[in-house]
Amino acid sequence: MLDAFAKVVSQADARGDYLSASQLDALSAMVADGNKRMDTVNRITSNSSAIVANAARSLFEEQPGLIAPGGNAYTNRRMAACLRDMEIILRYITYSIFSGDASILEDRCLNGLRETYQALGVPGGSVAAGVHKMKDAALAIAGDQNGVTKGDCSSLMSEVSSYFDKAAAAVS
Ligand code: PEB
Repeated sequence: MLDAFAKVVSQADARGDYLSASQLDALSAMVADGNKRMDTVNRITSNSSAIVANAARSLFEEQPGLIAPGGNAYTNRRMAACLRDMEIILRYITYSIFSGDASILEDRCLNGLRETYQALGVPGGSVAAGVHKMKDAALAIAGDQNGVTKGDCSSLMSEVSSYFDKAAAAVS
């Protein structure tokens, strides 16, 4: 598990070299924009239940077979497992946003997840659709500039997007 700082240190060490100017510049920009990052994590975290519940509701509306008898979210046990999975994925995405690096998400959540779903007979494409819905909600919440100092959050928002995309791609 790496964060943005440990990542460049390990890259520099692999070259046997000092940190490069471009690495220092990138980290310096990340630190300068640190409050945006923390606010993003805070907003997604404090709205996590709504993000998960709304995404699940909308997924089941679009794919009613999932909650019909025989569906993968039919019975409370499977429904609970499904909501829990979405919550786990969102939680690891917030860790990645916080650390500025995808490795925690990749190593601890996505590694082997596709195979797990295949073995369980859970449709990965449906999980991916749910992740995309969480992404839309998270971006709307994190990118809302009402009531905060307005600034350019585009690169942070595209980083946030990339973690959701990575999670969706890992299971579909
Ligand atoms: C991954 N999910 C399930 C299981 C595991 C995971 C390991 C099997 C064990 C169990 O049931 O608890 N666990 C989960 C995860 C991590 C982890 C992400 C990462 C660290 O440790 N059903 C649907 C939807 C989808 C869904 C498409 C979006 O219809 C999910 C939610 N996951 C789902 C379901 C089960 C499951 C298990 C229904 C139960 C399957 C079953 O027992 O039949």
